Amino acid sequence: LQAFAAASPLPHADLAALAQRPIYAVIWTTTAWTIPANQALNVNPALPYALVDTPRGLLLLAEALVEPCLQRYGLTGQVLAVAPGQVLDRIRFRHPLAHVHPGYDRASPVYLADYATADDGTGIVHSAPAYGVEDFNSCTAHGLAAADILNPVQGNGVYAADLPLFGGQSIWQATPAIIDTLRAADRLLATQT
Ligand code: VAL
Repeated sequence: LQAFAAASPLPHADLAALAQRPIYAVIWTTTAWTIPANQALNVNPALPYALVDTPRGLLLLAEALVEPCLQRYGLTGQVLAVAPGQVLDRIRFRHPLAHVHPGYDRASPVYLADYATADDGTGIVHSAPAYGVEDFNSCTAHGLAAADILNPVQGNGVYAADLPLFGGQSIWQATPAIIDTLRAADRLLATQT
């Protein structure tokens, strides 16, 4: 919130109240089975991002995608502030399953990356460095050591037994379970097939 307020001033009274509320970075993925391996978020430094007050909380996403996304999520919302992705550099969000299982209670930092666009999704890329080339490149360029990259999927497409919540399940079995878990945790805005 401070990063946003510095770039896009908000009335002081609002700031104090807003500071009490969590901000949710909205991500979109075609591969829900990569969510347990999320280790970062990518935003484009030059693209404007909006902080939007909605009935589902304070959401962060690319300004250009606010209207289509709110429509898709069946939400109304008010844009409170807009700032370039640059101001989000290294800000740490919690993993979407952080409060479901302590095994996911870790930070996903924002890494700036030009490949994040406002063409589709939300303009914020869910980065799972074990499963995407851009994800790998941007995480390692920002200092994530290769040894720290999480790769819970074994060669046979089954999660390692020690993966919290989904260990031992194949990624295809686990996909609906991950979606259900996110929904139950109030961390899912929409699905599409
Ligand atoms: N970043 C990609 C996605 O969001 C994968 C490779 C994790 O779908």
